[in-house]
Amino acid sequence: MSERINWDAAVALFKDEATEARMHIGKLADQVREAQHGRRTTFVHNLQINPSNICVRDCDFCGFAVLPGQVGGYSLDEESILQNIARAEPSEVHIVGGLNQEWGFNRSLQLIKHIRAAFPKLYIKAFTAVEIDWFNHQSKISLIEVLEKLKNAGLDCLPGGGAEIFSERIRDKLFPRKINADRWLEIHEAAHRLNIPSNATLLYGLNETIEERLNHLFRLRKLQDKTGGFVAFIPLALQGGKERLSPLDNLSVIAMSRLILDNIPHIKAYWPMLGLSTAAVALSWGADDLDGTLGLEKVAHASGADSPEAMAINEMTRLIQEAGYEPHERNGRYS
Ligand code: V47
Repeated sequence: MSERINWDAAVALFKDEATEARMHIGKLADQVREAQHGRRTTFVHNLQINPSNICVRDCDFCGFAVLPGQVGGYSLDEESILQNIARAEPSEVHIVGGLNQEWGFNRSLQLIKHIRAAFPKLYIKAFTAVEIDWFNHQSKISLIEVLEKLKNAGLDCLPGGGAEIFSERIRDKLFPRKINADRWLEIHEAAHRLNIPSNATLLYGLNETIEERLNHLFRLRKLQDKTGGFVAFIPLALQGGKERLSPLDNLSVIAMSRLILDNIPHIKAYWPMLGLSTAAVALSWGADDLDGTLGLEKVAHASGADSPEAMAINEMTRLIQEAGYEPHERNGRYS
């Protein structure tokens, strides 16, 4: 597959949900993966840190967040976050939390500064575009200043969360108070302009149409043509939803991502949401990275994911080898 897939060809290719058509798409995606990465499959020894699950938004699909004042809300203190990092000795941290008044911009900025001071070599991937937007409004300083201050404090990269699906139809129904697609893209573009790389996600399984999924991918591809700042794409399979996603449904989204996003280097099979077996098979449907060991993942598990909450490095290596690939432990910069 040497030519870039245009909109009409993509609709024709992905509309056909017959098993044979899906297997064909999987083979095409595997060829692209093989040409780009060979048998190499990467993972990172990382730690997810969720400073607080208290969130002023009330998104229908999210089992992680708790409204302020409701039971079950928590907020970690900085000391325990630093201790957790020291204990786990990760090479990357992934920090994401709810929109909590107690965790405003200044406190979040201090957290990054203190993590950087204590762990000079750690790769710090922190705060989704949704949180950056919240900091922007809450601190009353400009978007660019928010990003610059975070970068100067030691932030390396923005994670891809909070994109959900770029569809106003679905946003109106399920997450009307969250930032829209234009704003999510604006924030990532601003980060890229400041040389802050980022990731992108797609949340699927929300009864979206194939066109809505494709629109999401085409908009990401367009921004990437402009900035080149996206490093990895992570499709997120809805956890705890009414719609049942089969392994083939999940694999098809991995393949679609690999084929449409020809300008984003890495496609992650995010095992907490796919399950370990599907994540292993996804390596031959276009994915080349398994994200990480994760420590205690909370977002997927709060919504009922039945995968383990963490993986040891040797378990990760074995999973990749058993799938027929070469495991390589990477750092946040993919080296
Ligand atoms: O932002 C929330 C999504 C995201 C559910 O950038 C749900 O490297 C499925 O963004 N079912 C957090 N998804 C996870 C995320 C991520 C994961 C791994 C790597 C990276 C990266 C980013 O999970 C949230 C939201 O979009 N989410 N609830 C749910 N029930």
